[in-house]
Amino acid sequence: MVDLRNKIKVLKNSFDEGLVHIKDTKSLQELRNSYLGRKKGRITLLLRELKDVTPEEKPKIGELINELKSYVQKKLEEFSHKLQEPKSIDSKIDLTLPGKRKYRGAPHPILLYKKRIEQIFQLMGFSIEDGPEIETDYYNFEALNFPPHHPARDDWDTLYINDDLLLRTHTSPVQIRVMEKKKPPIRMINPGKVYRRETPDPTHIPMFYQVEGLVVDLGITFAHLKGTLEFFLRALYSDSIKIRFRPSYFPFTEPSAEVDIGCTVCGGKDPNCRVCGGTGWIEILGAGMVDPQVLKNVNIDPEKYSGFAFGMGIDRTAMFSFRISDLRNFYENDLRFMRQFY
Ligand code: 2NL
Repeated sequence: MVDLRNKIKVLKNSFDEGLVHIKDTKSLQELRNSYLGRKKGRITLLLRELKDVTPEEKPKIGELINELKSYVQKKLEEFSHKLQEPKSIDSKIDLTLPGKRKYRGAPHPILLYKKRIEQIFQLMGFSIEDGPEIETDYYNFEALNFPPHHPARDDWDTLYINDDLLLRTHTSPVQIRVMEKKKPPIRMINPGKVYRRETPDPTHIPMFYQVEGLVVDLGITFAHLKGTLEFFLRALYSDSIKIRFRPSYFPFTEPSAEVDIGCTVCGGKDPNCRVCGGTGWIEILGAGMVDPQVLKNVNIDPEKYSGFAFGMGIDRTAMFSFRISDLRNFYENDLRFMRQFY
């Protein structure tokens, strides 16, 4: 019976050898037939030889053959699964495909716009200043000549932290702080975040960007204001842009003006234009000669010095420039939106 035990071993080895050569379902089926086939399968034939084994040996040899049979079935099953699985990663790499481009991030459009504004004023010798976003009532209102019951002080506009501290509603406090420290000549702009109690809609959000500018020196006149702002707007938009000054009012300037540019979208030709409302003009800046009282508040003699100041919303202006109809797009961080400006 040693002979039969030996046959079992030999059969197992040759089956293992056969497994190595399986490459498709056809070769797998052939291997299955040659071992488990009902008539000529090598294991089937082996089981037939069991009748010649002595009764004492029969159970043991039978067990060995059955073990081999289960082994063969298990292996064939495994290989059949393997053939159905997708091919391994290695064989799936297609070297002819273009590579995946890495997205490197991009500057935020508001930041991009702020930089452009800064560069234009730097050309004219302005410094760029910064200051706190949490301010006192004095720097945000009083020093700027706001009457005690001015509507901008109202709870509806200002986000108060306590009776005296608030989130600045404009960037003007920075100019007050600079004028307190530095004496004229002063030529500065101060871009930054400002806060108002607003319910978000397409043109209002509670946090937005402003840039203000200030020039204080001997003999500064409205002509300097006009020339500076015209240079700025032509540099920011185009040399051919239309510009107009309209009389206006601010508590901290006298006289005051509002500055409009000709509509960049319809050029004044569309009576239903969504950007200019059919007027042909877009309001872009507020400006004026610094009120003598404001200069007094920071110990600058208004008899000797004069100055002009201006302010504009960066988000608002960027909206016109990029022709965006909803301010909130700037703050939603939707990459499909952001990537357009890069
Ligand atoms: C606007 C108008 C303006 C100023 C801001 C200013 C600052 C000081 C003194 C005088 Cl310290 N004026 N700033 C002046 C006129 C207009 O802003 O529409 N801003 C968005």
